[in-house]
Amino acid sequence: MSVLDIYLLGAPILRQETTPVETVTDELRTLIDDMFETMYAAKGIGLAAPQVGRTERIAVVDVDDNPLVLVNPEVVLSEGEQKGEEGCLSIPEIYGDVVRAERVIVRALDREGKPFEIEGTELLSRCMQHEIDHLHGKLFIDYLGLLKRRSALAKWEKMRKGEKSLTRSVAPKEVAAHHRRDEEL
Ligand code: K1U
Ligand code: ZN
Repeated sequence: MSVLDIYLLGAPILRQETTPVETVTDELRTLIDDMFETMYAAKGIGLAAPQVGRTERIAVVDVDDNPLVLVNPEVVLSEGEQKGEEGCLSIPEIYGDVVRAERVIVRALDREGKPFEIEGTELLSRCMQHEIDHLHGKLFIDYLGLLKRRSALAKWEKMRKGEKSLTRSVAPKEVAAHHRRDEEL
């Protein structure tokens, strides 16, 4: 498995619509494994394919030790409202409050291509909505009011001054010895 580079705000791929997956192939399962590896290394709770430079409609999520693969996810029910702080692995160190649905039901395919539905509330609901937005070229900063958005972008520009690369690399996560598979020891 590999830790992939993460694309940053300003990279055109983060604003593109993704392409629905027709068949979950072995090549896509490898991408899914690499996305989990990258998400854990970056200490995230979710990651969408465009964040690693891919155009397939795929996201991974892990809230409360419950890893979820979302292929072609769509929100089929959404109710209530919650306001909470969000960050994004593609816009490190920038945070903002976003109003989202409190509860969603998401329909998707799993890593075997099998359809399923999952209900999410609180952080799981928020995270799935954030990842599905990524798959449609939308970022959490798009929800901020004009002033907050402006100040977030000004902070980002200041932090990025002189930096040309539109990706960042993440150090592989150190796996504790007791979590390593026997053959790796
Ligand atoms: O898609 C991404 O950029 C990942 C992002 C997802 C997300 C964060 C916060 C709310 C909703 C969705 C992250 O994982 S950023 C890391 C982070 O902010 C976080 C990490 C652990 C718990 C809570 C937030
Ligand atoms: Zn994000």
